[in-house]
Amino acid sequence: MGTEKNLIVIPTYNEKGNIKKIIDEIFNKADGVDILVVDDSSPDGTGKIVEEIAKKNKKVHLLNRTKKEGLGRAYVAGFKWGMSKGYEKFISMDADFSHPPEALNPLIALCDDQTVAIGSRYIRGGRIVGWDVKRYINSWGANFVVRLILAIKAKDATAGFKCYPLEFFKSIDLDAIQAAGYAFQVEMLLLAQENKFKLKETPIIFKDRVTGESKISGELSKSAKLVFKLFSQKKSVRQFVKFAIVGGINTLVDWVVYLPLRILLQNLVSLDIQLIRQIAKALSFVVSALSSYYMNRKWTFASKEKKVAVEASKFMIVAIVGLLINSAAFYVVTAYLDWIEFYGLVIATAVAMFWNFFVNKNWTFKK
Ligand SMILES: Nc1nc2c(ncn2[C@@H]2O[C@H](COP(=O)(O)OP(=O)(O)OP(=O)(O)O)[C@@H](O)[C@H]2O)c(=O)[nH]1
Ligand SMILES: [Mg+2]
Repeated sequence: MGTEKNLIVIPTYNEKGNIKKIIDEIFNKADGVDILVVDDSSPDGTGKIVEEIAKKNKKVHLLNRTKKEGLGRAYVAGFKWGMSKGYEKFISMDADFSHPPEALNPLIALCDDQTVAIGSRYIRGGRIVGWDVKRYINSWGANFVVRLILAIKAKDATAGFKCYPLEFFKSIDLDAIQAAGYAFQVEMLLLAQENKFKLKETPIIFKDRVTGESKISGELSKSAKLVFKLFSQKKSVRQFVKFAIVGGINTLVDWVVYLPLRILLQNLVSLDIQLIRQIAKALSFVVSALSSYYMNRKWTFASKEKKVAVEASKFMIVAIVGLLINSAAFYVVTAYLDWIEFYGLVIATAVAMFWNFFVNKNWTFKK
């Protein structure tokens, strides 16, 4: 059992110039905290320094790891250590003074059972000091892309200075975290959001490191790959891809049903050929929409709804409105914008598909 309820976890790799100072500053500025330094056997002896401090101060702990496995792995090890000691809130923090110790109290206060708190560079009152334009644009751009493609509802989605409640760690599997390195920060936020934890931000003034070396270069492409992997694993993205595949298959079904049906009708009834075509088209639409409903129910949305007739009717309504939207979009593109038919087809299909997907996801197949 620790002496306090809150544990600050600081991963270190070659931070001998910073570690003692940051520990002193934390105890000066923050209340009710213990510190765990997770050191990956830094060659510069950071671990030794912490060991000495820990001998004299019961609030300081060292978790020594034998090899450098990345920021994410270090945090997971630190958090698990803290869980086993009964801590209630866990703060992730860098050793290099980028994360201001004076922001610790507000950050911890913001964090509760249902909330992950973020020390944010990108909300009012927050900012970055000491970065050149290039680094700033890189970071801002990465943050923008991450927020866009993963739909993370925080202004600073790549922040490293955060406070997590124990409840969050209990609701996820820390060993299943995929990111070994810097993308860890993003993966944790995504998990928090997906597990219905609130994300709240408090502004920080982020300062560039003064002493020691940065380890981020070379990590960027690995992190970017992981962000795209997380994107492809998102439930709504997977559903959208399945929905599009079902749409493609049923466009074929529509064509395959239409022709024999038209020939059959031509032989059965003596009506105007255009009328017969329209009837055959309407029937083939119904067949392909029903087959589409069935595939989406079983595969895309794995629906367990008992009232199949109601669900199917909703799907048909959405499909018919989708058809109208398709025609309207085609009209706008070809007649109003005066673009070529091909663009009309592509845009109309895309618009209708988005409509169909979102309404079916949030209405027809809503649990
Ligand atoms: N244990 C451990 N700590 C690491 C590892 N990589 C980075 N760190 C620590 O994680 C924190 C953040 O790393 P930084 O190198 O400051 O990364 P950054 O903040 O993105 O970049 P700079 O501030 O420019 O250096 C620091 O305390 C590092 O010592 C690692 O592989 N293992
Ligand atoms: Mg740093």
